[in-house]
Amino acid sequence: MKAKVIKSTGSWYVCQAEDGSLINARIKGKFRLKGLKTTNPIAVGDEVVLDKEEGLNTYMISKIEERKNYIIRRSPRNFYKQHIIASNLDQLFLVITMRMPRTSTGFIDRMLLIAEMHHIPTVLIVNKRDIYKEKDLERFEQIKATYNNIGYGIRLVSAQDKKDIELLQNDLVDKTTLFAGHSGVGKSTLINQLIPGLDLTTRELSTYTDKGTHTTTFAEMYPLPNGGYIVDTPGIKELEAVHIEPEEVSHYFVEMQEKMQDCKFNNCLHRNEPKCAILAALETGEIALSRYESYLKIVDGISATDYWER
Ligand SMILES: Nc1nc2c(ncn2[C@@H]2O[C@H](COP(=O)(O)OP(=O)(O)OP(=O)(O)O)[C@@H](O)[C@H]2O)c(=O)[nH]1
Ligand SMILES: [Mg+2]
Ligand SMILES: [Zn+2]
Repeated sequence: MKAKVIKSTGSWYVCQAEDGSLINARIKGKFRLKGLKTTNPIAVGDEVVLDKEEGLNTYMISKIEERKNYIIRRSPRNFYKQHIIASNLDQLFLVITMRMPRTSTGFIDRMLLIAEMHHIPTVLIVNKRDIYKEKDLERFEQIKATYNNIGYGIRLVSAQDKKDIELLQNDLVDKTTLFAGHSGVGKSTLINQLIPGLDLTTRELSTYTDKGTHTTTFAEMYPLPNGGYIVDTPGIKELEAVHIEPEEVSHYFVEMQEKMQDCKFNNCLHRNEPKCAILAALETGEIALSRYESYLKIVDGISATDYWER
């Protein structure tokens, strides 16, 4: 029987069968996935095949279908291992706020880089519209121009506004959407509005006091009333990309991808190299300064520290 893993507790997996029913299943023996050093063999979002255990009322996961994509972070327990947060995602809703808390463009750009690395289309959801003052709205307009310009959708919403929620609901139908963003931006509040009756805990104390090293990384998927799923995970705010070299970073900055073909040196890092097409585009304003600053920070971060696994 085919099913989709929607919750993992470590040893048991809650799977949703094609008819919508929920089934608890375990893993048969040890799953070894080619080339992946992960702490969890099966992740939320996986399409699996379930076999009934002989003579028992329980099910075993006997096969995982190939993942369309997946998003990983470094394991909180083992520095050298990776933890799959979720798989088979259709889109990322990156929830950000202009205030309470203020999301920086540096954070946005790091998350976009990660989404691009995993081939996940991203929409920026700017939440808490109801509390914005003129200054916040001005900053929103700037951010909107920057990201629209390079092809990302951006929406200004309030979790308290019915109309905003209805519009978001339309964008979620039949898709698997990962919600990510800083603690406190309103991810759980939005999800509670989007899925009536869900009642996720909002503003969990632990997420404010804990620096993230021990946050639960078990993600959970919530079926949407009109089809599709939402994945909410507190752990994702500490996302770390893996396996990226300084030369690769510009490949994942969408506005740089094409332009960098014109750089004189094909290993150009776009810092101070002569005849750099990126620096030229920065001069003309074709590339936004904030994006370029994020780019530099990421490249320098890879060189300067061991933060990014190499
Ligand atoms: N004014 C206003 N407050 C909001 C809105 N959305 C969420 N909040 C409040 O912001 C606070 C944080 O919301 P949460 O939904 O817990 O935030 P979260 O992103 O899930 O945070 P973590 O689970 O820690 O990652 C709560 O007090 C919410 O009531 C909004 O649109 N407007
Ligand atoms: Mg939350
Ligand atoms: Zn260059």
